[in-house]
Amino acid sequence: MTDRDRVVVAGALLDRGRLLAARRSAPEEVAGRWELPGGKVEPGERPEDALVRELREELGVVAEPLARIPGEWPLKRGYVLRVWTARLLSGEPRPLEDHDELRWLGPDETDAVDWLDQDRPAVAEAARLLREQ
Ligand code: 9L3
Ligand code: MG
Repeated sequence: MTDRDRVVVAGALLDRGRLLAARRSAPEEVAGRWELPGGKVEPGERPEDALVRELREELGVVAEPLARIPGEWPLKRGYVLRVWTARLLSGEPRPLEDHDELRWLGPDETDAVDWLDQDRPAVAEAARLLREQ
């Protein structure tokens, strides 16, 4: 990552042995593809705080970041993706913003949706963690 890169944070939300996948409804170039929910870190915001905020805004839940999944993945226009595992503290996820469908995937179902390419390495690691649990 260079100084000019901005960070997009995403959560591998784990609950009862499953991983949450969210289908994007916008923008057009990624609509229909599945992602780990999250979004851009605001200037001066801690990445973990940004993740908590994004999961509240997008899903209506309170979540707790657990651990960073090692690695970072380039996105368009100088953004990089960083991913944390997270657990649900309260609420049931609903697609409030930017998503039109949510799915909880068990350890053998994580390949069942068409993930955004940039999310695939972190999803593979989250699937490995699920199988270990
Ligand atoms: N993005 C990729 N994978 C993800 C997330 C949360 C975001 N898991 C990409 C899609 C958008 C950009 O990052 O082009 C900014 O994300 P958002 O603020 O639109 O969620
Ligand atoms: Mg988002």
